[in-house]
Amino acid sequence: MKLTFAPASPFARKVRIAAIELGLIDQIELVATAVVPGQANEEYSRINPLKKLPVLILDNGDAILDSYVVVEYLDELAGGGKLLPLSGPTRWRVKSEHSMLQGMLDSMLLCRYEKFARPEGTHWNAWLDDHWNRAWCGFAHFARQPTLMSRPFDVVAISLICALGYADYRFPDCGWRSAFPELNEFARALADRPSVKVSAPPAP
Ligand SMILES: N[C@@H](CCC(=O)N[C@@H](CS)C(=O)NCC(=O)O)C(=O)O
Repeated sequence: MKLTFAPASPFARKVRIAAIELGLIDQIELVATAVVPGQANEEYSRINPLKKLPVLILDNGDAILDSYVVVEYLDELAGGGKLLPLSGPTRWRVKSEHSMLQGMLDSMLLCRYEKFARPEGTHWNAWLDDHWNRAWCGFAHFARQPTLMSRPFDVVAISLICALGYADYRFPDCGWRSAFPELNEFARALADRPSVKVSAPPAP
C-alpha cells in the first residue's frame, strides 16, 4: 500500500499514527506529495479529484480517501474495533467527536490558506476570525470533557493530538496551552508516545 502525505499535514499525520498503533506501518510506503492551493496538479487529480491528501492506494490500485475512511480501513485490516468501536452508542459518539475534530482541522487549514496563500490585500478577516473561532470552540469542548485524560488512544485522541500539533506548528502564538491547561496536560502526557513523536511536524 502507498500513502500520499506531506510531513506538515495533520490529516496525513492522523493516518500515520493510526498505522503505527495498528502495527501496519511497515506495509505502507509513504509517498511525499505536494498539493498547493491555487495550483493544478493533474497527475494527482487523477488519483484524487479533490486534490487533497492523504490517500491510501491499495496494491490493486484502488484509492481510499479521506483520512477518517483510511483509518477505518486500516482498523478493519488490523482486526477491527481497535481505534473506533465496531458498534453501539460509543461508535456514534466517537464518529461524531471525530467529525468535530475534522471540522476544526478544516477550519484551521482554511485560516492558514487565508493568511498565507491568499494574495495580500484580499484577506477577509471576519471570515478568518469566524473559522478560527470554530476551532477554538472545538478545543474548549474537548478541554471540558471530564474523561479527557482517561480516554483510550482511539481515532478521537489521535485527531486531537494532530489538531493541537497543527496549532503549535502553524499558529505558535495562539496560546492554546495557557487557554486550555487540560489540553496541555493531555498533549504532554502523549508527547513521548512513539507514534506521536515520530510523526510530529517538522520544525517551522
Ligand atoms: N477531509 C480530508 C481533508 C484533507 C486535506 O484537507 N488535506 C490538505 C493537506 S493537510 C490538502 O490536501 N490540502 C490541499 C488543498 O486543499 O488544496 C481528509 O480528512 O483527508
